[in-house]
Amino acid sequence: MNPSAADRDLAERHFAETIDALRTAGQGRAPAKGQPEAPVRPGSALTGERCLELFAAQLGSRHLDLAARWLRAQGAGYYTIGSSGHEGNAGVAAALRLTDPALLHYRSGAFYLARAAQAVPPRDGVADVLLGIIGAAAEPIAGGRHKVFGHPDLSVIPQTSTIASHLPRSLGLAFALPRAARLGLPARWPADALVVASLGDASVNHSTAAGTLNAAAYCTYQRLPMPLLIVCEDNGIGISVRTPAGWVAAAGSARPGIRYFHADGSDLAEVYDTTLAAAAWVRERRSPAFLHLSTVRIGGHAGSDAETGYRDQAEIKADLAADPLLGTARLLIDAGLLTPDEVLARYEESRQQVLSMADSVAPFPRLTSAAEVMAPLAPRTPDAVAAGATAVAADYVRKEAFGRRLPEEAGPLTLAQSINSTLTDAMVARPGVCVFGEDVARKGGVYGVTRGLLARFGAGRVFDTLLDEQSILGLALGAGLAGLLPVPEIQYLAYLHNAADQLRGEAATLPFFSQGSFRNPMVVRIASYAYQGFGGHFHNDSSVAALRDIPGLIVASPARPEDAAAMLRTCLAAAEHDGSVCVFLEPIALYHARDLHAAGDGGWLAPYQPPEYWAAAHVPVGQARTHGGGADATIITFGNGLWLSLRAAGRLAAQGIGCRVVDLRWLAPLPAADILREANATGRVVIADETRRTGGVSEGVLTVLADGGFGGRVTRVTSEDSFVPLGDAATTVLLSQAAIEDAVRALLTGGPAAG
Ligand SMILES: Cc1ncc(C[n+]2csc(CCOP(=O)(O)OP(=O)(O)O)c2C)c(N)n1
Ligand SMILES: [Mg+2]
Repeated sequence: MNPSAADRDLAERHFAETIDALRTAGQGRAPAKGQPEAPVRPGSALTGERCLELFAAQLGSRHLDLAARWLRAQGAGYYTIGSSGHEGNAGVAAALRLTDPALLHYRSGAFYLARAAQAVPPRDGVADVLLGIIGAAAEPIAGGRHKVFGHPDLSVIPQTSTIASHLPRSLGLAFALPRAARLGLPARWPADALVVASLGDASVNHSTAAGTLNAAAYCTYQRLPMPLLIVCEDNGIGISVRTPAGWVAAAGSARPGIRYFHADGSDLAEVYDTTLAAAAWVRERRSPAFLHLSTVRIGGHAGSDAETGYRDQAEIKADLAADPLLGTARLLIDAGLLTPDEVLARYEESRQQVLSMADSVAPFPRLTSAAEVMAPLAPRTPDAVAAGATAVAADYVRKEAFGRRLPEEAGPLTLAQSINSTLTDAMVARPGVCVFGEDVARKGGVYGVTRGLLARFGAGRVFDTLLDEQSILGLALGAGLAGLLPVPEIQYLAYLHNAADQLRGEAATLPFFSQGSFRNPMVVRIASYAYQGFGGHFHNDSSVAALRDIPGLIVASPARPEDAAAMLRTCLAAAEHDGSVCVFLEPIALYHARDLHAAGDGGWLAPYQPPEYWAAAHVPVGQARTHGGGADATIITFGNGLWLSLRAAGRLAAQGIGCRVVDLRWLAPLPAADILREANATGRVVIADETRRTGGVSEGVLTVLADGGFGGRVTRVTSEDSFVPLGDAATTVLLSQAAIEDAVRALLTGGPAAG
């Protein structure tokens, strides 16, 4: 393939004409003999030799953009967002270390190629990128699932398309690397690594970016190490919307504790020198920096974007004049290292290399089956998880951590006490477990669930965070990536939702987009559900629909103290062994419940299992629990619904109606086999669901029954499609015990079901 001159785009012609003009101007002059080992420009740390290498990366990146468009035109490629105009980022890569984890903007072709060249032995970054563009199964990071920049050997962590959503993770990683070192734990990257995260100028305005800048400044203000280098590649525009002149400088330089650096992205030597200075600042002081690169965008937002619709010719020409390829070519010509003819020859040589590689990879196999696509989604090793769930420290170590009395000797525990003891055991057995969130440390949690952990394990492992759920989950994303086992807490389920993309778009997708090369294990504890008796909607939210549809996510919903202990151990083991992302929904209203049927019966307490019984008590992911064996009706429920249903079953039993009550325990994956078995056992099912009627869990259970060919009768009682009001009015919209009893009776008499 060799496009004719007429096919060449504006940038190509402009590059060729400008270099040609330099040749004409310099004709007659003997080319100076430059010294490759000398600075490419007096005063710069960039040598001529290094500049030549980086020029190769820049040229390769430019031709990758052109190849992407050619592949698209052939129907072989699927991604045309390019890096043209941003190739100065090769200088950023060159000034950093191969072991500095990088979370990159989508215009990072030259960074990626420069870093690939740093590897020992060097990688062929061009092939990696081309395989991504065509969605080839052999692509080394996402395996054809997306076009991302990433490679485990290059410490490049793949990013999603959601702009700036990788910044909270970069914050978390920069927080976790020094933390892991301080705790004496092995981490994937050296303790003196810095984390580099890049983004565009429009993306700086996103709450994830603003939140990260704020959180980084907040940490620095408290003298916490935060080796984070944020690079803003400012091309002045986001798709078609101009960024106000001076805004990035104003926004990036006004953060307390974050040092601002600026470089002209078209001047490779300046980019390199400025990045060296910024990296030294970050690495030596363990303090964040904001590196502002002025760049240009050449060729529209993506291949399909006709920028002439919203930009005038003068603007487009001004960007061409600042083409970083020309900038580097001038540097090399001025240094006497290349003649204009040699520049043009290298340009053409790079074109041939990239295009012939594009030609040869175009027919590479793509993913062809759902099984192939989904293979890395949620690896599960139930046997290893079962074994891991029994991990426990030696007796004397436990005794030291728990104080005089072990929890199994403390008599029956509440749900909150059971979770507290399980967390304590987990922290004793697993040095990587860290517990953090709002109010979890000094206060011990709003409901006392993490009480005592700070005193037992210290502020290195148990700490209060700033009030920002996005940053809390970002800390978990980075800590998991670094090799820790984070257990973040979200104070109320309603407050997960303003940060949910960090779970949905970031945590859950990482194995998918990296084929497991990178993982972010975590167990997110969330105080959940209603029936608190006060607080209104935001403290009584039960919205789980947004979690249940996230591929691979494990959603645990324990109700009883003994189940919570076993399930938390399962989640921690699944996170550790399988890299699972687990959400652990704790019913607030049951935290301190003691009784079930009558005051003083202690029916909601349970003793803590001694470690020798943990294996027998293991609860695998997706396994329900059946209470009772009544043959008249099956009540399927979870969370507070279990408490209500067991009470309802008790009253119905007194009326001669035998129920069995199925506690789902896991909302994702739903225990389909258990649901069907218990439904078929009676042929009459009442689903008692405290979540909303629309989009709530009952819809999933009904679907399991329908999919499984259940032929009996089924009805459901749920909470209303409403927000929860303050005070006693809450009961008007919430699932009630009476509604469950009525529904069972109606089902048995064949009359209309309640609900
Ligand atoms: C959260 C989110 N909203 C919208 C988009 C769609 N989108 C993709 S790129 C982009 C503009 C980004 O501009 P900028 O940050 O300046 O980066 P540039 O493309 O100019 O390098 C938008 C709006 C997105 N990817 N993510
Ligand atoms: Mg931009």
